Amino acid sequence: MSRRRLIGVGGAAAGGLLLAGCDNLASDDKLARIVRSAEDASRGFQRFAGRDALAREFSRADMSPVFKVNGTREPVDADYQALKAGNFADWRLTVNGLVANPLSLSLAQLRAMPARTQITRHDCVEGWSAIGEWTGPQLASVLMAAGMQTRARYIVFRCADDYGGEVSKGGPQSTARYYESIDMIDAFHPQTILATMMNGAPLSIGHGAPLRLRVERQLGYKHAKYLMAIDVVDSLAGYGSGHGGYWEDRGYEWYAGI
Ligand SMILES: Nc1nc2c(c(=O)[nH]1)N[C@H]1C(S)=C(S)[C@@H](COP(=O)(O)O)O[C@H]1N2
Ligand SMILES: [Mo]
Repeated sequence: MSRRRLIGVGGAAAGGLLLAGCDNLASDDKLARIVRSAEDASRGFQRFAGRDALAREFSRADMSPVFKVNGTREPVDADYQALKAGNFADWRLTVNGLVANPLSLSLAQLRAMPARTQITRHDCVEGWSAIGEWTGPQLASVLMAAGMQTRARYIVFRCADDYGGEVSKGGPQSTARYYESIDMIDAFHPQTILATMMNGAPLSIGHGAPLRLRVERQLGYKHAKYLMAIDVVDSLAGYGSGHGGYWEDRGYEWYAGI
């Protein structure tokens, strides 16, 4: 059904594009073509699933003067600290798993891709909200460039921070790497972007530098910060305790739609 069609489109787009180390991902009409076909696939799929509604977008005047930093404020991990010291020039986003073309994207490459800017309200499960502006390429464009296999069902986001958790949040608080996952419908939603910028400036450390997910129809904990890797998978079993996210492994809902 629809997923097959969607992936068929992706395969065709990626097939026409031999990403030689992805050097020319950002260049010219090849990418424009991928983005267009991603948009077409996205529209059809969203509509079919009944989850095509956009999250409300706001104007600059609505933006919150203060946007809280929540969860990890800065990963302490030595690898992350080294990347930060080099201004993230050596950072790469890897895209692996059930893909035709595994990718390793630099921040410059991601910044050179066509970007979407959206002013949205972030809703944290802890009861606070804030309106901010986010800019970055649509996740769909990156997935189309990687070319997903038909078995693909979920996108897993692996982060740089080891989040011990807070006792106040209840549940087992083992030390564990933050991660998240979404299904293909959210992955191809037009407002699902990999944000390199917030409020017109490069993403700060607190808000997830160098790259974080924005998945606007979902609660705050789904918006993974400090992205290192994206895995295209058919099962969430191999990650954490298998519930699809750091907080999901501690009792939160996997589908946190708003
Ligand atoms: N890697 C990582 N991503 C994360 C978190 C985290 O601790 N680590 N916290 C989540 C939660 S609960 C929220 S509300 C938002 C907070 O994003 P902000 O710090 O930009 O406000 O990030 C989410 N993504
Ligand atoms: Mo949150």
